[in-house]
Amino acid sequence: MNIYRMIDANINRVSEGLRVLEDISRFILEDSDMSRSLKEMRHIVRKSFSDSKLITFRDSCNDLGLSISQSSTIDNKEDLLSLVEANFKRVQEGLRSIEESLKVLGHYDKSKVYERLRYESYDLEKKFGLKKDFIDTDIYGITAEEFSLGRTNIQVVEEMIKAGIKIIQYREKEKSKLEKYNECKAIRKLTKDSGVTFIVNDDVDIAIAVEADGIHLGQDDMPIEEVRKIAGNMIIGLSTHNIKQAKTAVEKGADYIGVGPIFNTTTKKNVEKSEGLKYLKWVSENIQIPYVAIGGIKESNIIEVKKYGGKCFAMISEIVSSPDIVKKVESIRKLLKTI
Ligand code: TZP
Ligand code: MG
Repeated sequence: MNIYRMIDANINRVSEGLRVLEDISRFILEDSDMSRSLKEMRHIVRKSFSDSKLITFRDSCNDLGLSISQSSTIDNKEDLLSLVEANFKRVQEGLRSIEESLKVLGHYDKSKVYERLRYESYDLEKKFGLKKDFIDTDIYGITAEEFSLGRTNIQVVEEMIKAGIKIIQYREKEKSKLEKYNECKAIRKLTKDSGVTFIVNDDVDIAIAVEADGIHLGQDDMPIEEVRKIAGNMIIGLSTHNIKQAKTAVEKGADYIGVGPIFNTTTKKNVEKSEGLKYLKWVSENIQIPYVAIGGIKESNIIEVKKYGGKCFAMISEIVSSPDIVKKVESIRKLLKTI
């Protein structure tokens, strides 16, 4: 019967986490909608067991709930943001644990309720504004060691950070999993220390292992819905090349889309076809989620891209092949300010 005790402990854990979040939104942020949604969620969690025979196991394990709450380290959280973050994590882990326990017990319908609650908690976390608003930046840096003039990806990332780039994607097609993992681990540290958003291309497992901020997928990678199941509330970006793909990306819950290739490029092998600037213009007028223009963008054509609705510009060769990345970024930014 230990599985019932596990469920009970997690009901407490989830309810406590939700209560903390509810109080923060009510008393500190004064966000009554958020507070109401969290309260409703807490009531569903409590109620879903009050009419069930599982309740009979509750009294016998109150002691467990108490010891969990006492061992919580939430009091040590330095600031509000990490308090909110830690409590959402606690809620989501608890919901997942209940969901899996219910499956083992054969309560599949109830397990689905908990799966839905977990997804709802991702949405609420997003609404809490915890995810970095990465599109609020102009340049999206991407690594590619083969074009980096002999510098390593780590060195290039250091330069990008020095240049003030606020979002960096690790993209490396020629290396082994272990090499990629080791580089991502180091880049995660650099980006975390400097408050830069870190996205990993292709390798969902590496992104999760190094605790990146996000994952970037292509049309031939794992479907977003599947990645969402394992990556939770991480940022998920998807490359798109036409209107249909952009609409589908939004439907499937992408957090941002790549739009391109805008111009011809030799950086990417087997590059897709796209209507480039025309497609970008359509996205800028019709898509509500953040988008990043990519493909052949240079200092020499970036103004044109901006005129077609570009706001955030991803560049590989123009940046990594520049001998002075700091100067290059400075110069591009100066140019962007002219229109
Ligand atoms: N996706 C579409 S085009 C492209 C990717 C990854 C390559 C962009 O590289 P560059 O050097 O900025 O043209
Ligand atoms: Mg890919």
